[in-house]
Amino acid sequence: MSYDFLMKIAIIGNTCVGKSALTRRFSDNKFIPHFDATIGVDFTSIHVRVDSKIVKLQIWDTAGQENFAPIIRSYYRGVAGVLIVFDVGDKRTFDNLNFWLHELETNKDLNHPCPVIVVGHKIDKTHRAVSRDEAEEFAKLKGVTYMEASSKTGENVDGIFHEIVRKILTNIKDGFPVGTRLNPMNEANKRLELVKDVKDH
Ligand SMILES: Nc1nc2c(ncn2[C@@H]2O[C@H](COP(=O)(O)OP(=O)(O)OP(=O)(O)O)[C@@H](O)[C@H]2O)c(=O)[nH]1
Ligand SMILES: [Mg+2]
Repeated sequence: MSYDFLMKIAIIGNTCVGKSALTRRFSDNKFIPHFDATIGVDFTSIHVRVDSKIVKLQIWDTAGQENFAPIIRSYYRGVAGVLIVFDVGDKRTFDNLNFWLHELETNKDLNHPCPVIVVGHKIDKTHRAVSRDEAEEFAKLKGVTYMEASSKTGENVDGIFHEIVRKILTNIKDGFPVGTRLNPMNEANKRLELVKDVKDH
């Protein structure tokens, strides 16, 4: 399938917060209640249309178990955007967001503007341990975006992926940032045309 841009994004966060469920809901619109823990990194590729652009999104769904953290570090390089996920019903996963932000900051490409969305996940749960206000305040303090979703019900899952793509498209206005590429099948002069198009949007 043809596309205008290719973008690599990574999904990080503690084990069991639902990173694989989020990826699966977005790619296949399915929810599987019992997922195996991810070993290392799983890779999914999906085409999305955002603001009239067709984007080939490469999603790196990483393992949240602590012993995988050193392996995951090598994947931060070359990503165009990152989703950091926590479970709104599990305070420890929220408290660990600082760890994940630090992992990203110290391992991504230097001076690379990398949009981050913190995702409050599993909002279908009846008991919440972290309120929306608390999470929004944290995100504001860290200069990142906060959004919520549930892979179980599907609520706002597309919205999150579309928003990260939108943020990366905004970055493309200023040149081609790390982790993005034009479709190599497009002729070279298409590049200018596309950038202009994104700028005008
Ligand atoms: N209630 C609820 N449960 C969810 C949701 N998404 C995932 N889960 C459950 O959370 C558990 C963990 O989901 P995974 O997607 O495997 O979690 P993960 O973050 O990929 O875990 P690792 O691969 O170990 O890092 C599963 O048993 C899911 O059923 C959700 O939106 N709501
Ligand atoms: Mg997983």
